[in-house]
Amino acid sequence: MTMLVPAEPGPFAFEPDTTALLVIDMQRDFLEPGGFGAALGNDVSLLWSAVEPLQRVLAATRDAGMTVIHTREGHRPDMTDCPPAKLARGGFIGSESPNGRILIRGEYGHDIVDALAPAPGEIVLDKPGKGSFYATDLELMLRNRGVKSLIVTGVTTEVCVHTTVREANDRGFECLVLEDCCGSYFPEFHAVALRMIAAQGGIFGWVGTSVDLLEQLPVNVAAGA
Ligand code: TIU
Repeated sequence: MTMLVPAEPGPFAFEPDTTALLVIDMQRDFLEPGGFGAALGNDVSLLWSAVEPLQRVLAATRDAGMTVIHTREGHRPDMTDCPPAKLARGGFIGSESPNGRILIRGEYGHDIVDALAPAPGEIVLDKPGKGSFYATDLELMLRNRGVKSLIVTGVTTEVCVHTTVREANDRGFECLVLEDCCGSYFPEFHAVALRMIAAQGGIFGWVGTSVDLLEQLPVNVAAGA
């Protein structure tokens, strides 16, 4: 069944069977004190506005039986997958923090915040870059499942969300970005990044809200309600 969500630059049409929810990098290292975001001098509390709307979207997409994919930015403990150029400008990667080594896989801070913990069976995708397609098997998994559209959420709007939407758009996936389910340390970057996606007739995709999505998504389909 085709769903139509009010969005910019026009309604976003999708079928739940061929759509995946992408939850990008809702990790302690970005959202909690002592991690990567905080080490870069950012106010991490700014990202928490996305959590409650995302909980509602997660519940609805789970009920609808949609594919849910959580991503995590980070590196191997030996950091062989961390480009020196990235390390030089984010020199805290691999450093010790109260939540373990910053942005290192397997550490407490690298994992997703408790409020958005992946459910059993959901895909958790580790990525070394800002984009979710770079050096990962995301495209392969999406194609194998027949996914054509992505509902994109997470942090930060202008960095990992934007990079991922650009990568997805070039690969032919149609992206709806939920503005209230994304967050940035820089409110002005958040606003402009969203405008850039929907401008020029939707040059990278569509921008909508969780409220408008949730009005369209069937609730409790799996439960028969
Ligand atoms: N996940 C993601 O956006 N990584 C970043 O480094 N974001 C910043 O805004 N720094």
